[in-house]
Amino acid sequence: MITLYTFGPAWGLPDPSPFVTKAEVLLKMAGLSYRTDSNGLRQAPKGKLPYIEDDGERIADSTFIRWHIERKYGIDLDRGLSAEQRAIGWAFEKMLEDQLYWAVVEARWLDDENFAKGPKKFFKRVPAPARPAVIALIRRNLRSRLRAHGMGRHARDEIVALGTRSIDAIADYLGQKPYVFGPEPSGTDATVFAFTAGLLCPRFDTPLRTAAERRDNLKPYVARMAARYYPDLTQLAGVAAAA
Ligand SMILES: N[C@@H](CCC(=O)N[C@@H](CS)C(=O)NCC(=O)O)C(=O)O
Repeated sequence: MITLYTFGPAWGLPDPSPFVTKAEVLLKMAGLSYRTDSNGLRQAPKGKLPYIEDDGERIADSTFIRWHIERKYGIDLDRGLSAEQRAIGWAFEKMLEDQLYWAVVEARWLDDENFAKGPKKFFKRVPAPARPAVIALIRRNLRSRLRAHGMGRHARDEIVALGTRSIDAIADYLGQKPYVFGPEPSGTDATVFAFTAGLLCPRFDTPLRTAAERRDNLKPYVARMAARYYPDLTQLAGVAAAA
């Protein structure tokens, strides 16, 4: 049995981390049975979630998890797609993971109001006297990681402009198709769904959420994916699941 290490559901999302949600959807798409464990961060091979344990083998990073399950279980999550579509899928995934992600981190972790409504609650287990110092340290550390990436060097309105451009690219490419590449979901949908659901999450007031809400096709897309992969969640990120 595969174990997927997660943070655990939060804010009406399957997981606050889009990478964890992506990995979970990939496991569901592959039809593999798995269990989740939300106590694995300290032992994470790369210091991040998700990772999985499969027959004693630990695989970290959502992309390597995908490659592992495809190789080990002989599954092609992009079956039926052309080489051109696979290339576009890869480019979209990395746009979301390596660019848009950092705009979302900025909005959730560095904006004081959003931080108080969301990530601050992760620190409830830290003893109260130490909590303010730990929170300040983690937020300082994130600020320098954002600077190191490059996103953190931009003004907030520039970050929002970059994020909005990515959101528009997804919405324009999706158009009226049910899934990114047509009538059936493929591996790329795991990533696009995870990030879009996170953007639409009503817990946070962000210009990125407004940009996603402005695009008529994104909520129905999240609802469609939720109905298929999270049928037990009647509301996902405030969106009612729909076939
Ligand atoms: N490239 C990784 C990114 C994973 C990632 O950034 N995970 C974040 C949560 S969204 C994490 O575990 N952060 C914990 C930390 O940095 O301490 C993947 O695709 O899995």
